[in-house]
Amino acid sequence: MLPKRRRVGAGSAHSAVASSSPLVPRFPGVAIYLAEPRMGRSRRAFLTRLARSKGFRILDVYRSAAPARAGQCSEVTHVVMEGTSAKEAICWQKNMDALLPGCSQPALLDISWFTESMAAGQPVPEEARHRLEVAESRKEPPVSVTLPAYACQRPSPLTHHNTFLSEALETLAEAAGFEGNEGRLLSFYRAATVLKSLPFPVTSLSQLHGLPYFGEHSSRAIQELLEHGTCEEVEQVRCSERHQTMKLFTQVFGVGVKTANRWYQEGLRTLEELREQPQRLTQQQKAGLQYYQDLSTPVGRADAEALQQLVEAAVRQTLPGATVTLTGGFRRGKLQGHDVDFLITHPEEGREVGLLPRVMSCLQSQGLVLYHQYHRSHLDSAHTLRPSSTMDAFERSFCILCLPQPQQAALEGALHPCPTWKAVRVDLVVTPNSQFPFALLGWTGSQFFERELRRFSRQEKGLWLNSHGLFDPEQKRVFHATSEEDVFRFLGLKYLPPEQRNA
Ligand code: DCP
Ligand code: MG
Repeated sequence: MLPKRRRVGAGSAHSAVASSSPLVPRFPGVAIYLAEPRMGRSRRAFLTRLARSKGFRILDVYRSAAPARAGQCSEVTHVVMEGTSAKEAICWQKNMDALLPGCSQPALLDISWFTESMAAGQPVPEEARHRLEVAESRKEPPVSVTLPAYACQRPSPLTHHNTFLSEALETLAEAAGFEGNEGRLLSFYRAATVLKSLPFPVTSLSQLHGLPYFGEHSSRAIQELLEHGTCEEVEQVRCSERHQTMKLFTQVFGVGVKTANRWYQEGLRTLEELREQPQRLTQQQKAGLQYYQDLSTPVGRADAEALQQLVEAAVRQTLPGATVTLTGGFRRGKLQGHDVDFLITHPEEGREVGLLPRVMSCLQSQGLVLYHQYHRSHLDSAHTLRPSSTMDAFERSFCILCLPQPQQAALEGALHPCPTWKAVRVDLVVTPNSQFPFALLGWTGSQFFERELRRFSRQEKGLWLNSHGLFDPEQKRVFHATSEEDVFRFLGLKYLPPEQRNA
């Protein structure tokens, strides 16, 4: 039986499309002044219109033209400059503030803060790289750098210098994927991942010369983003009914691009319309729709850790000595994810066989399983080491678990009681101990990093890699690894820790 559930009323998840009211500032406490020295008048006017249309407050003057009185400080909270060195910026600020002693000074920021905020539709946190602070600290970015072609050959940190550019290219990649255009998807995605590895923020297209994967289309989009802070094609894609509907449908558990496209072609547009046709839905999709609101809300790290404890307790009870490892995005350091991925093994090879159904029964007996779909293992080396086989040969369970929620708000007499539980997507995978390093590497991701790792193995080394092992098809030999480091070494790659695999 399910635990009782109380919910704060909320609109349907897909109806929440942000609307921008042009002239009403949406961010109290943020008043931006675009300083002109290097920006130019027309560019400044363009950026002002853009920001105002997104609800930002832009001040035309740094301080009132009226004679400065004691205590009359500038309202500006953020001064944004373009193409200006920190030294020049500080000098400018000193002149401007000469008549305002004792006033707190606004943040002096580079245009990258502004353009990232425009792309995010809200002010992004000010990071050191945005600040025009100390002349020496703002090194001119290199004119160009070289990077190896495969994402598995270079670090891809979680946060990087070119988020607003990479996100724009990822939108184009996603749109290409929705149209079934795999080649275009990969082109945009590869260019996006190169941007993630760059050790500096791109401010000019010339810095990308010599880097792999920047074709004409990606370059054009980046040029527009650098010049205007936005790219028309990307904005059109993001606003289009097609893109929004495809995103909505593919976010439902159990719905892939093909199904979403079929529904779209048939004229379906909303989750309500899907719910009206239950006969067309698989059990998995029905569960996906039933728990849509929770499943479309990102899972936080605290929830992932709470789930780990529940799963660990069930695994311990079922098979003492078995271990549970958090994989996927959380192992790469992400603070949020769309699901929680666990890898289960036992140090004694063979003891893990048949473990998963017993773990699921244990979780079920506690009322924690809202939905689950069990895949039986069909391990044999011929199957598991075929180059085309990916991760389908493990004993695994795609489930929706019920995670009890802490209840402190209820004690404080909150108007709306907190929900007592929430639905979370969880993947449980069981691996024999000998395959553990390969499974850990394969399930840690990112998905694109894995794809690149397999491509590198095949194309550069003639080896077949998947989550079960590494195979040399010529010598008909499998590699034995005891750690992820071993696998990197067999492939002749420098080891990258999980937090550098966020390609
Ligand atoms: N994976 C893969 N190929 C796939 C699906 C998954 O290589 N087609 C691997 C890499 C993923 C990992 O499995 O990182 C877990 O899959 P998720 O879809 O859960 O991906 P993440 O955990 O990285 O993302 P999120 O944080 O959104 O859950
Ligand atoms: Mg995940």
